[in-house]
Amino acid sequence: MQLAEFGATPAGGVNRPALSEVDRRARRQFVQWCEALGCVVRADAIGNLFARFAGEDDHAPAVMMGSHLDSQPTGGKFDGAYGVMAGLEVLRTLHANGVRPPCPLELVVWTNEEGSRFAPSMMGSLVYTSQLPLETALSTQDIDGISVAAELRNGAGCDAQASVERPAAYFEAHIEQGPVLEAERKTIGAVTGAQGQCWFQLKLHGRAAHAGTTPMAMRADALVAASAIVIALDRIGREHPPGCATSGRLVVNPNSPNVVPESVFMTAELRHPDDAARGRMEASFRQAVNEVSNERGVRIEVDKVLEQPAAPFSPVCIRIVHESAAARGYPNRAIISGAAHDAVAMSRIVPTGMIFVPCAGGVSHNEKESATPEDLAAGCQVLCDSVLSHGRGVN
Ligand code: HGY
Ligand code: MN
Ligand code: MN
Repeated sequence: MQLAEFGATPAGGVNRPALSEVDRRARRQFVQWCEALGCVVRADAIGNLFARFAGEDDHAPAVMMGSHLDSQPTGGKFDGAYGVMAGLEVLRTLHANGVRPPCPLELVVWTNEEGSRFAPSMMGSLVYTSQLPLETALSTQDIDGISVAAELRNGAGCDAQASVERPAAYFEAHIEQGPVLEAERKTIGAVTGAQGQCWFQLKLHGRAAHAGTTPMAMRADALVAASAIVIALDRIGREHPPGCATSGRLVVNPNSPNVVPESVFMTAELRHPDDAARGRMEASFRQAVNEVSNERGVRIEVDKVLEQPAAPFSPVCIRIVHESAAARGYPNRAIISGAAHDAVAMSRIVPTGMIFVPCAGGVSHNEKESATPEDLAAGCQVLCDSVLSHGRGVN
């Protein structure tokens, strides 16, 4: 709740854009909380923060846990923040009880997981896992032309720089952001993996014209073309269940009531648990774009900015989460993630697991996002048991 004060919105959510001043302040608070436990905190070149908690065998590879602090513009208090605070609570509990974990623990805050201010999502973890070149990420600009590099020069919340070696395993606690656990009265979701996704940015080039003097047949209206693509995306999503297709951002130029829109910038994203099905969705999408372009006389540039195949998580980590939940008596089930997470990036390089807890009505990316203290505490307990049992070499 203290963290949610950083970027708090009147409707009870948070607006904490990646690497904004309010994100920087939240990051500095996180660093203080970790340093109070004796952690050494450092940032890597893309601003990921790593808080190291010493282990019994401090030369052993670390077990890593964490999530993200950046939020959607109308985000909730829990998306990302919960996973970071659950990790902090694990370290606080070990510290308060004088427990040294068998190996070092690294608590990480990933830069720009949401991809809302700077595309793509999972930027920090994709750079860390060498799936996105650092220079590409640093040069990415937001809608106002401010680059990631410029914001990092304003600070990442921690001055100590380091590149952190890959851990033995990675665990992330997160709210489910869907309705399944709550509907089935399950406290813990042992996440089996995440569906694949791809993101596109489109630039539609029409012709500005007078709204009163230009006959309909003579128009190249970029907004009408964009609208046809939005409807086509929705159709493609419905034609490929349980896949999803969304256009969340649309910027019209010159955005004047009596000018036929000259150009539009818009986003599109496709998701599906099966990569071949997502490939068919993409083919339909590109065909729809070509048809609209020809019909409307509007040139359309399509730039694919993210391609993430479906990501299965490690059977060992999945089993550790199930066993930790069962040992605590928490009702639990296996579950696939509809949302992407930094754990998707990490799963390409190290054994990875996620612990889901229910959220009210499955609502997320919404200021009304909420979860119960009991479920949040249970997820935190399972995170603690999971990182310790993996650290003890339970495989
Ligand atoms: O888009 C996602 O799935 C994540 O919430 N950033
Ligand atoms: Mn998240
Ligand atoms: Mn999110």
